Amino acid sequence: MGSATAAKQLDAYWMPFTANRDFRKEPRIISGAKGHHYTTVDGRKLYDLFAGLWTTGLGHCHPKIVEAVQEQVATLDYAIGFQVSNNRSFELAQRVVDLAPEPFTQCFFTNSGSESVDTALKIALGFHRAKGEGHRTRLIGRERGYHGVNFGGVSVGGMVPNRKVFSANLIPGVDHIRATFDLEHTAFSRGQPEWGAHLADDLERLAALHDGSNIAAVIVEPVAGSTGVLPPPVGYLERLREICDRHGILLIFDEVITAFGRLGRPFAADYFGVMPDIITTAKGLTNGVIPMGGVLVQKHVYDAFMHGPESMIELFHGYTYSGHPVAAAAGVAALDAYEEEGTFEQAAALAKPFEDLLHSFAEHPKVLDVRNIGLMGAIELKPREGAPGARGFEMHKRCFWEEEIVLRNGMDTLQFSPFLNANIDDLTHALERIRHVLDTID
Ligand code: PXG
Ligand code: PLP
Repeated sequence: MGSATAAKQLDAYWMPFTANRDFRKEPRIISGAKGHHYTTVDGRKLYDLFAGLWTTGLGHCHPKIVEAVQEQVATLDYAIGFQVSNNRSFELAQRVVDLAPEPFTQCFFTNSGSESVDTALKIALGFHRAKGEGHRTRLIGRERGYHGVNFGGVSVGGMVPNRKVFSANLIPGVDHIRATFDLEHTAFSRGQPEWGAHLADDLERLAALHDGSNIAAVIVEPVAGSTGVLPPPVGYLERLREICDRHGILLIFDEVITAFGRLGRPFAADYFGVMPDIITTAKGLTNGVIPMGGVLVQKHVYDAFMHGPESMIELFHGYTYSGHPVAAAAGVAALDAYEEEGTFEQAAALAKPFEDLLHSFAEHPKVLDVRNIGLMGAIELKPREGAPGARGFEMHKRCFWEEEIVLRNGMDTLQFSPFLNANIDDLTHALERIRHVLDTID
């Protein structure tokens, strides 16, 4: 393929969260994957240090999931999901509920994390209305939170570039508590920082300002992921839970990244021992193989909707592809694999060696901070003078072209999402190569 033809063939695709023009100069295109590696269109083999996009903890093209999808697509490709459904969606919902902490009894299916978040916010509003508290309409998010890209999720989210263009169009009635991050107090913490539980009191402040009776829900990632891995301070989530209880506010954990083993337990709620009322998931639900998300609710949330005439729809919400049979089959196979292979236990055992590897960068002159919990990690680099993000992006590109590693950067923060079943020697080798690039980069 000549380069002019090649360039033309790239024109049509407007890529998500990508520097499109820069990309076309030096396209990084993957055409195959197996286990812990990608292959590129030009036949290079790359180690995947991000497990897809936090999605693919079991590794790529897992034979069990591949087989389940192939079989399902040839048996039932799609079935209407409103007022009629398919057998696989029920099977998966039961499996997810069985895996979830005990209070969670129902699962609503979506196609992504963004849709899970907007679904959860709507459920929270509908819940209060059903309970005769329709005045509870305020939603609380957190600065530096990421809750996907739909209007609800961006509104409760706290990522400035994602909000900037839509500033006047975000949904009304939203406030934010402060981020759980302050380099001065938290830098180089291993796991949960000791400092910062008091930041949860920001919710109490907002409850005092608006009167707690007007607040419907607060949504937080138990560990903020996209904004550079910010583990919650010791005692912080517990305190949020207490304040929610005091004011009748629903607590939503956005577990799109943390669910399905990222912290070595099925859910972050298990890991921290703090139970929200609603949990949003996606990514690891199908190991990233088919897009799918799920919103888990406690029984009291579901029950609140189950009133009125039985012939009436209780929640006017749903997607054409909610509970898609092929996605559901992928989900069942992924949950089987997690269980049969002891994947969450593998992840738990890898957490400490992974922590040690990352923190070996703590003394590096170009490093501002190292953060980790479970199998989530971040190395925050010092930005280049006058060019924030440039050093991180160049690290990403050099790793791709020179070191055969897919390394994700968010501005100058390098982000790590090892496979749940990663091999420590592979991780050690990859981090040695990253150190080499960091040593030699401007
Ligand atoms: N909530 C959380 C906590 C997420 O991490 C979403 C919602 C949205 O999910 P979808 O499936 O709609 O993308 C996410 C997604 C990164 C990165 O670099 C992370 C996500 C998306 C894009 C980049 O860490 N997480
Ligand atoms: N737009 C139109 C015109 C539609 O008919 C539908 C669904 O029927 C949607 C958007 C929503 O699509 P989905 O259910 O896949 O989210």
